[in-house]
Amino acid sequence: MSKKTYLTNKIVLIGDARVGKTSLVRRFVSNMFDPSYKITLGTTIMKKEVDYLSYNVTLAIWDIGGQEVFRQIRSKYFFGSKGALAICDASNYESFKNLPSWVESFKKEVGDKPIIFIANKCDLKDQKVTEDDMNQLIKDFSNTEYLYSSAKDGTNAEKAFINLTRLMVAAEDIV
Ligand code: G3D
Ligand code: MG
Repeated sequence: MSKKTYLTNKIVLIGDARVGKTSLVRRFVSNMFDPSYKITLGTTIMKKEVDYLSYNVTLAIWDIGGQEVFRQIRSKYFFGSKGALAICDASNYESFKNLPSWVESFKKEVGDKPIIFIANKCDLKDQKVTEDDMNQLIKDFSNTEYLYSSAKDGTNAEKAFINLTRLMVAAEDIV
C-alpha cells in the first residue's frame, strides 16, 4: 500500500462581491445552495479534505465575506495562501474585468501561486463572459486554467477545488 502524505493548504477565494464565492464554497463543503444566504460580514474559514494521488490535502478555504471593497485588507487575507480561485459572475462583465486587479494584488502578496479562474453562475440565461474572454485572460498567466461553474446547480463546483489542489500539489514539486 502506498504511503499517504498529509498536507494542509490555505487557499483564498478572490473576486468582486456577489459573484458567488460564498455560495461556491458552501456547495463544495456541504453540497448546499441556499438562495437566502446573506452576505457574510467577517472572513470565514472552511475546511475540507481532498484526496489526490497519494496525497490527503486539507484545504483551509478563506472566504473574504463582504469586505471585498476594502483593498487595504487584501494583503492580510492573502497572506500564506498556496493558491486561489479567482471568481467572476459570467452574467456580469464588470466582475470579469476586475479579475486581473484581484490576481495582481494576490501575486504581490504571495508570489506566483496556482490560480483557477472561474466564471460562476453559468446556469443563468444571460451569459456575458465568453470562452474567448476567458482564454484571453488566462493567456497572461502561467500555472492556471479556467472553468465555468454554477453554485446553484453544482456544475464544476467540486472540480474547481479539486483542480486547484492538483495544481498546488504539482507546484510543490513533490509528486
Ligand atoms: P459572494 O460571496 O461572492 O459575495 P454570494 O457571493 O455567494 O453571496 O452570492 C451572491 C448572490 O448570487 C446570491 O444571491 C446567490 O444566491 C447568487 N448566486 C451565487 N452563485 C450562483 C450561481 O451559480 N447561480 C445563480 N443563479 N445564482 C448564484 P441572493 O440574491 O440570494 O443574495
Ligand atoms: Mg461572500
